[in-house]
Amino acid sequence: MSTKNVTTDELSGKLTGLLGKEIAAASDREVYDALLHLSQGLAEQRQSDAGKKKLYYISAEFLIGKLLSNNLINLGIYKQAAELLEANGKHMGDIEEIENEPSLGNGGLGRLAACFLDSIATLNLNGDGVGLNYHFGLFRQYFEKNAQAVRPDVWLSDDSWLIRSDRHYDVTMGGKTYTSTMYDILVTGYEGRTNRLHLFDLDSVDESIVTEGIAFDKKAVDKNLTLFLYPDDSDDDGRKLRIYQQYFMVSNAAHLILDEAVAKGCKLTDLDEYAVIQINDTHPSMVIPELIRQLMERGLDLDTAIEVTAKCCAYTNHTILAEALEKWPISYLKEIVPQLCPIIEILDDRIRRRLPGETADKVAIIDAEDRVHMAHMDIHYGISVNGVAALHTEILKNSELNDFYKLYPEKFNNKTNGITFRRWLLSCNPELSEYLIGKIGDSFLKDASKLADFKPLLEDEQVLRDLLAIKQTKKEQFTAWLKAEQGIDIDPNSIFDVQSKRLHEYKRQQLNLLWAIHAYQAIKNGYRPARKITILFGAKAAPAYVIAQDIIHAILCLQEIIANDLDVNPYLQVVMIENYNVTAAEKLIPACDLSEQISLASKEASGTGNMKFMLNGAVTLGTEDGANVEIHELVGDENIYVFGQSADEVIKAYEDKSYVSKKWYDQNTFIHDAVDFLISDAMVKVGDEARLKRLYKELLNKDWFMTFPDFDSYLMAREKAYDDYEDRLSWAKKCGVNIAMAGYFSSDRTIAQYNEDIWHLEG
Ligand code: 26Q
Repeated sequence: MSTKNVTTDELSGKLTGLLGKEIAAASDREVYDALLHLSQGLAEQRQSDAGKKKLYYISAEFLIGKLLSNNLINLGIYKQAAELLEANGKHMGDIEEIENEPSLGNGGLGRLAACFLDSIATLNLNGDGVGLNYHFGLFRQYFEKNAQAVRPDVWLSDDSWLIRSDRHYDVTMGGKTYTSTMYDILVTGYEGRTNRLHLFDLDSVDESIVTEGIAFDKKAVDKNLTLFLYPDDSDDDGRKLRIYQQYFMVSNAAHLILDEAVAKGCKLTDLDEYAVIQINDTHPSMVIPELIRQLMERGLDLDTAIEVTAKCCAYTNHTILAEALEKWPISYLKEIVPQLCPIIEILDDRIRRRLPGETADKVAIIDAEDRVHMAHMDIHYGISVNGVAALHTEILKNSELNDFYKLYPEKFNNKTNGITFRRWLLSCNPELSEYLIGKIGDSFLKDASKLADFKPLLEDEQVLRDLLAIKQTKKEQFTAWLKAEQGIDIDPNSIFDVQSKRLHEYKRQQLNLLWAIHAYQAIKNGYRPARKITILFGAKAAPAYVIAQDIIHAILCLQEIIANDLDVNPYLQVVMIENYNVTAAEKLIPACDLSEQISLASKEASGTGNMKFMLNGAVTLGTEDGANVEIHELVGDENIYVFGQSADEVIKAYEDKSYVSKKWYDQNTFIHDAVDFLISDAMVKVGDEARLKRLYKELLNKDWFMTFPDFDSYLMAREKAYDDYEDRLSWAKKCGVNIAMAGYFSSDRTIAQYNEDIWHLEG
């Protein structure tokens, strides 16, 4: 069955065949299973051998989200399937509920990898993902006593999208040899080819060793290796387990790459004509010494193996936070992967010999404390280094990686992130998608820059009214979803002000929290906003990240205080959404009015949530950071609210060590009052005094991410946004401009650029 113009009848025949009964007589789970198998069958037909050269996108995270709807869309049968179900008394929404979300990632970097796989297949490029098959996804978050609690996220089930392959490799680590199994998830592009996400696993992994919460025996590698993404690394065993995971991932990847290339007739010295490896942040960096090792095992001499490897590897940097740049003690590597150590030492030695002593020390792979700098290895022994937004790449070139930029200016390039419009528009916002298609045709689905055709239509008042109506529908749908999921009532006629992303101090949820406290205090003092404001947070905090937990705690306390305060709750509500994940994002983002992107300038490499909100007609309130800068350039001053210090000012303040938070606290009564509120009787009554005090002290004495200097300008920008919101038509125009200008942020554009500049795959 070709999926082009498939009729509902054909689909019906196929589904009934798979079910062995009428659709109406089947359970939702049976229908889900049948649709899954139908999709897999159709996807298989789109596999292709085209393309001599192949991309291997290696990543510790692939935050793919639920797959059913997305696959049906990309196969071109979503509509027919949904109609067919309706005709048989079933609903696609209910069927979607059956699927567990595979949360095989943390946040931005993992979701980016998933968007990229979609775009690679859509552009008909020969490229597969390689990662690990975590048995538990990112922990599930729930709230108890106004604090985050976690439990394991069980996502594997008999009806998952994983296909067990018969590929196995032997991987030796810590003196033992483990045999891997490769699983595949088929990735079909929008009207495009089918590629694969390869996830490696060990058959001996045992979920039953997870006992309390998410605790387990960190030493039993045969049982724990692929249980969790980023196991807690607060102790030695946890850190070593990460090395086991990373090596297992890259050793399997290197075997696969070489086997596939050789099967196509590749001479090992020509590997770069058959394979290009994109290293997604430093978690897969050991692929460099491992590929060298395997090439030598297959007969190349050391020099040639190094030369060949260095022509195949490219590195993407996703962060400039020093603590996230991986440095592994060589003693760990000697214990777990001794076979790599002589190679890493040679790679380091060559750099040191080539460069004068002072430079060599700064860019060496092994530092004076015998730690291996993963990013340094990637930069020296790769063809490309890229940042993920224009500002981020400039900061890499001019400060963070300046010593490397001076050595290899030609390797540095920018690839501003993108998002797949299939998931983040078509699937999550069918109302807006259909409206846009009705107005400007569907060519923007293949060429996102065509979305700009929508801009001139914003002169028509009816279009503006339609946009407002769609937003209202999405807000009502979200309101119903939140009620069903969490039992919380919100008002769909209020303004939805949303900050949803991982919790991190640099992302500054605490600044939004201080604003919320300030608003609460102002309302208590008689101020009346023109319209109720609903502040929605969605954020998981790493379980070992204490201050992040404290911020969640404070938000939840404030949520309770306001909910119970009759003076305030007609005007203000704070809601922390439980277990924010891809599924929740798909409901929340289309409902958002104001998108909070308030990281401290210079700290957020790009952000991709900012793009999703924009595409769905939210207006950004943000700092000049990451891709916000590019959003600003695209939409113009009228259609974004920008505030805060610039990246240059921030970098300088850190250099000078000139920032003293206490001074700001002493001089600004708004800041003073909001910060004091954290340890007020009202908060302590509903919260944990020790936690609240810790956060209070952290802000007062440190405020490392400089919320206070940005507070006043944040206040002004936010007030201006709320004022402007009341002129509904002019606000709708801002939403429309954001939608129309979002085409640049399609991951299809990003992938086309990766291919043009780095990968050079045949399209
Ligand atoms: C590092 C050392 C030890 C353990 C873990 C890590 C670690 C784990 C995850 C370091 C970084 C990450 C994830 C980073 C990440 O998600 N970065 C985000 O990437 C997005 C896609 O490029 C950007 O849009 C975001 O700005 C960036 O924060």
